[in-house]
Amino acid sequence: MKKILMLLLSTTLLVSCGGDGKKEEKKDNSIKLNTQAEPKEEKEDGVTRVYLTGSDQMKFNKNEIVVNAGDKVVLTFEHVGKMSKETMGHNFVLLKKGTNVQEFGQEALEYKDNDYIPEDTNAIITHTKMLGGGEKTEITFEAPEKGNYDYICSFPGHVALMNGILVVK
Ligand SMILES: [Cu+2]
Repeated sequence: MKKILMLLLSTTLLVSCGGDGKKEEKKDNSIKLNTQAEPKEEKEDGVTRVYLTGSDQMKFNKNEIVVNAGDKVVLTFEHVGKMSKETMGHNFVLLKKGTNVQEFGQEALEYKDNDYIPEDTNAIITHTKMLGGGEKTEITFEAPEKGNYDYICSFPGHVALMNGILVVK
């Protein structure tokens, strides 16, 4: 007898939840958020504009950027978190083909005074400065020849999570 009562109760609860319109609203919001999280590259007449962010969660907003060979790439890089440059600094470092990403990350550790950019290296195509929370910078570079290029954040310990591929078509 008790079991039947419980069943009846839970059925009533389910029905009342289903009738609530709030569930639908939540779904809409999450779809909008996902779209905002990964804006597409904007292309126009040989110029590609890229918006890349780094967060307090130690993540880039995109792990793949697609450009055309020879394009002028205007990359805006923003630290959308709140943490300081000393504890959660982020940069964008584009590496030449064939660079061992893990080894490069190790080498970068030794260059704290240079914002973790190794000096006397020929492994870097281009890079931004190191940013703290709320900061923003912009660099312009010419897309290299066709192929896949690794990009990373060279702050200590970040390369494992903060890496992506620049695909040049
Ligand atoms: Cu970082």
